[in-house]
Amino acid sequence: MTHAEIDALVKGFIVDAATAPANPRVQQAVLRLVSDLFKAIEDLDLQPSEVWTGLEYLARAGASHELGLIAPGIGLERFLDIRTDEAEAKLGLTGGTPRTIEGPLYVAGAPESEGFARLDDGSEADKGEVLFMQGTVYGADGRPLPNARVEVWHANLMGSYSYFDKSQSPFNLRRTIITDANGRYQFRSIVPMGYACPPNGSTQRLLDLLGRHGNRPAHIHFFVSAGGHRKLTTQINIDGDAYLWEDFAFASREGLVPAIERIAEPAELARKALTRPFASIDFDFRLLAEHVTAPTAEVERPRAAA
Ligand code: MBD
Ligand code: FE
Repeated sequence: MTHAEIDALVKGFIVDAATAPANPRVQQAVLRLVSDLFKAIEDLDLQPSEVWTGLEYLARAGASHELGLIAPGIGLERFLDIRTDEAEAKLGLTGGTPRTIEGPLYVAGAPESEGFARLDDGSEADKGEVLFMQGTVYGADGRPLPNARVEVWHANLMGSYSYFDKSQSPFNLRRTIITDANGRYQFRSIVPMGYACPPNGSTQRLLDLLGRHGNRPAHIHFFVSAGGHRKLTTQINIDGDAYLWEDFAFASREGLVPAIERIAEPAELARKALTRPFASIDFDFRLLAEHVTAPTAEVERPRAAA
């Protein structure tokens, strides 16, 4: 069939078949997506067995809650960021800390504290490297922002996230820190390890067929929010990771790889009550002003809450 014939056929199925008022946005999107699917089937001469294989793949991926992992894996989540970046640039909203994808592993409801938090429960303290990370949250006027919310979450030494990994204590490696009077935050944790897709899951099955790996470099996630400012969703990467610029989720960005310092001076160790050298990262967040016509930076999506 020609594409014009497909367009006419699909309009009959999706639009003309309606006998009650349609939701116009849903109708518009479904019309387009079904037409594009049919055109792909036609152009690639996809066979019926192949189409059913694809549907079964999606059914299984959904049943095992892996659609949120396929989205970053095929670059869909990165693509949505690129579009938001473009929309902001068009409105002259520039100069903020680069955004990067949220990923599927945030959990709402983490413990809150002011200025400082320790993220790790101590269970991996012997095996891991202690990390201190600190900085200032700046507002659109370039001044430090007291009372900003810094939500932080990261993986443990196995690359696993609490809540999804039931062997970890609740909210291990997850906290909300409210910046102090000088706009400062600091946390103590352990240097995380990189994440790998479940080896027997739907996402890895697809990646295998594409000749791709399913690894992420070690990283730390943030939501940073403050009144009058656009919510920032971002991550920093741990410099030196083998996958730093080969992230299966395409989240690595210039400006999000801060220097990681190793500190061993006895006086510094004593001040932190540590007996071994530790890692330290300084990183400031710069927020953009909220803007009435910009697409919202507060993305609605299903999220776990504990
Ligand atoms: C992660 O930890 C993550 O951040 C993303 C984007 C996908 C899978 C695991
Ligand atoms: Fe992650």
